[in-house]
Amino acid sequence: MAALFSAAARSAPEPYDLKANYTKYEYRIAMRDGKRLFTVVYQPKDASKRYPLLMTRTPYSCGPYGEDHYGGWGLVPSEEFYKAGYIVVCQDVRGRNMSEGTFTEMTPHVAQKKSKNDVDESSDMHDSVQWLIDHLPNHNGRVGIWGNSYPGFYSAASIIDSHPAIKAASPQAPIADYYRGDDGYHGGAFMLAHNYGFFTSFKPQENPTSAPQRWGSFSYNSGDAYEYFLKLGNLSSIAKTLGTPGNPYFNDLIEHDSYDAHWKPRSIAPHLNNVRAAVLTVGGWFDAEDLPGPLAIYRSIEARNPGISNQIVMGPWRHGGWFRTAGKSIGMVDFGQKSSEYFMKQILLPFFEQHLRGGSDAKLAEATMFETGSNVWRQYPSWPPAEAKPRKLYLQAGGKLGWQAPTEGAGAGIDSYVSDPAKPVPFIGYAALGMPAEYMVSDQRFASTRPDVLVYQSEVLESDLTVAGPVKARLYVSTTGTDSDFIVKLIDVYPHNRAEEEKGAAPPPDVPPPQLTLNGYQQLVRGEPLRARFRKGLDKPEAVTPGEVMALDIELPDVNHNFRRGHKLMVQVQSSWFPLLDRNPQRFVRIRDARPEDFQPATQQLFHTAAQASALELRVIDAPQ
Ligand code: PG9
Repeated sequence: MAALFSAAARSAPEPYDLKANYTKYEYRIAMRDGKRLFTVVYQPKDASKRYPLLMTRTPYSCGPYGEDHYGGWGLVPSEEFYKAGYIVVCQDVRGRNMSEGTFTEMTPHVAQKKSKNDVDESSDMHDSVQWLIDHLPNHNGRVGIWGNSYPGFYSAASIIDSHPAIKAASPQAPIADYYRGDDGYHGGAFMLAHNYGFFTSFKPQENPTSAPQRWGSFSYNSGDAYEYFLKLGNLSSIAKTLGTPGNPYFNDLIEHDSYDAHWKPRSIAPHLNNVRAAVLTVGGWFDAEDLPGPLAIYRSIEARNPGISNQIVMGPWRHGGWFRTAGKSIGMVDFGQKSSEYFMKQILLPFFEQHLRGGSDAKLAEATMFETGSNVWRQYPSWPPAEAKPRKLYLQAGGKLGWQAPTEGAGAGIDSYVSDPAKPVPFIGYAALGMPAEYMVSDQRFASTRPDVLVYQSEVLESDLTVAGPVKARLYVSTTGTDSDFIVKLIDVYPHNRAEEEKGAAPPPDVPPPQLTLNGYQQLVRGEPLRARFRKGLDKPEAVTPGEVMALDIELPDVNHNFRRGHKLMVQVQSSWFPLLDRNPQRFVRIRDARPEDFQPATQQLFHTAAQASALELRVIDAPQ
């Protein structure tokens, strides 16, 4: 065994020797309002050259602190950047860790700055860049910014009214709108498991502080979030388990349960003006935290800043997967290549080298998109691609799914189920805490056999079907409640490999093996809810009239997926997705404070008739004839 380890140790690449090649400095840079932001700089030791600055701004700490403590997570996208030679800069954002000031979730952009106290991420970045180029040696006057997750939001917010030295930016898995589809809410339903897990660690701080954020030290005293949250009841009770007086960030989240004046100013997309840097926005098709964000930021910059270099990369990644994983698989789903290495070496480094060091043209397409299913990278001149045409996939009688519109008349073409908030539909098929990233591609057979999940399946595909772009669902539904959630899921059903299954014909072992094959796998491709009270707008909650037939429009985030020949398409419709989402009591009450007696079963109806033809609109690229 020792030999095995030493061989493994020998094959593992030596970690980059940062201390041998860089000198660490720590600065406190005064912003225009006087608050000093803590900024770490790693300066290449070789003073014979001039280097670009590559900066990240984070609420998660630039530690370890102290000029003799080197390293730290998330300072550069990959070690290739250290090797290429950059002045590496990391800044604690206002009000976090070693920086002064007050932290504000999703800093609202101040469009008209009237005084030195009108500050935001754009002004903090402007003041920081000016100080850095005035004070650091051996730089080439060019600054890049990048960041993953919340730092992705800061990358986007920092390039508004770009300082002229900022030449390149890569917002990665950026939050664009916390309420509308990123971390906080989806279709007006609260992302319970994810936010609870996050805010057990992310708490207000007395700033400045070098107290390290202790991620993951919270104990649920349970191994099953489904059971844990079901027992706790409503969100107010759940919030109380985060200590006394609780976590104000979490409390704010559940207080503002509609798209109100708290959330609207915190959306960054409407403010992405005067961007003068080249932008490469990056996201993951299976990012459970911030999937709409990169698409929204790319689209907003594209619309508001004609003429700049603005490109997007969407890969087969979970949240930050290009940065944290090899990008070769998620759960049972394999993507056939180490997509992260390809991205870092063939896309991201060439992008920054081109714009920050005058390197050769990286020759990146407008949209570099990984096509899951066929597992190939596609380069498109636009996104969605012009050749992707809208086509309606209709929910039909008998649990069928097809391109033909239903012909049933009124009174026919109705499927129904009872949604019971005491027994919500799980979002994952096993006991887990938090939001397992692989839920976005997980096998849906645990759900398709439930009586409270409607299932519609296509015929076996006779040729590949490639879908590229946003997915829109129009569901005609009713409920006997005065509110309800409707979740629609698009699923790729894998064929049974009879030969493989015959091989495994031995009697089942006492303990079933973990899922070893993809035979009959029902891979989630995309899922999204809509809380019916928001059917007229996320800022217009309105009770549902029991029995009223509603036409619900549900926008599902973009996909680029090839349903292979021999597979089937499946759509599932359900009214809970727990504890991914908080439970809807199915009564028009303040859900955060819903009483136990408010949680009532409701009978849901879904219509697929000529006049009420529930369907999904897919952007289909026709296979070459
Ligand atoms: N997705 C991370 C996040 C989670 C929960 C709340 C706020 C942010 C992130 O963007 O860092």
